[in-house]
Amino acid sequence: MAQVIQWYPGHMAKAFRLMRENLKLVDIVFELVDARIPLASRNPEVDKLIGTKPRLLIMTKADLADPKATQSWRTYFEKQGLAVLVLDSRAPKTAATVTKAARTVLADQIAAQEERGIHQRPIRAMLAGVPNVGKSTLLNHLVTKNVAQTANKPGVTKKVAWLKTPAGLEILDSPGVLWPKFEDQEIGMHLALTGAVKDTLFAKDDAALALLAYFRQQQPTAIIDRYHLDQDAFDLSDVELLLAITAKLGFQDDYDKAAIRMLNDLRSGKLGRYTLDRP
Ligand SMILES: Nc1nc2c(ncn2[C@@H]2O[C@H](COP(=O)(O)OP(=O)(O)OP(=O)(O)O)[C@@H](O)[C@H]2O)c(=O)[nH]1
Ligand SMILES: [Mg+2]
Repeated sequence: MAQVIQWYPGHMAKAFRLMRENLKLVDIVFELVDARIPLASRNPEVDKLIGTKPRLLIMTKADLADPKATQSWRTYFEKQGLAVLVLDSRAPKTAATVTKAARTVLADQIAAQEERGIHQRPIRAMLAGVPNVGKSTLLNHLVTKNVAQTANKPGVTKKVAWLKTPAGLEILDSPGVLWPKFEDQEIGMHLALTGAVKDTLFAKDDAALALLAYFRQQQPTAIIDRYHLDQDAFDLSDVELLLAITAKLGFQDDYDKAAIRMLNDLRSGKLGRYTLDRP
């Protein structure tokens, strides 16, 4: 039986409480979701917390996602009345794009303030999203220097902090938060595959099999090309295929090693652009 994936350490529960306390101080929440898993990376607790507060939904890591699927997701969210931005958080000029979008979402509020004679009050924003989605990376762009620690592993930011940006935002960086129980294990697996769950918390072979099942459905040639397999390789079962890839990679029968390699290939885009969640 596959291991159940769950990750809700104390620092996340604490971060969530701090977000709740700080919510009343902010004008807008930037809700970050991973464009490869726009469904699995939307934290239902964060969604509830934001409630009717103005929000900007930012789809990050769009450079790794399937552009067509990203477009479908954007439409899907916009139909729900959400303001949506699609980004590579590492790209230059994200600061201007995000600031402009925030001002658009808050246009009525800003106009009302102007009428009362309040000009150019900084916009206070809170960043929210699952671990590793790119919150600190985006924040560093917004403040135009590297103040927030980033790394390609989940759980890097452990404290909340306010920072000012040159374009007149005041932003609260917050640690990535998951929730106590995933509704189904597909959510957990999608978070694991994309790197939002600590790697020690799930079995690599389970993840590799889920990866193969996805590529069997969506883009088998990406796997065939990357691992130099025969054209009919997908006649094999997922388990047999994992063993075939293990052999091809020269790991003999150490399929965990092959699984780790495949996960890294997936995350770094070496298997092409992919979107695990479909609208
Ligand atoms: N390809 C790609 N990589 C990104 C993008 N945004 C962030 N990254 C990378 O993803 C990794 C995680 O970024 P962070 O900014 O630390 O993520 P975080 O959301 O602050 O993570 P926690 O603090 O752990 O919650 C880093 O290696 C970033 O360089 C993006 O849009 N595209
Ligand atoms: Mg961070």
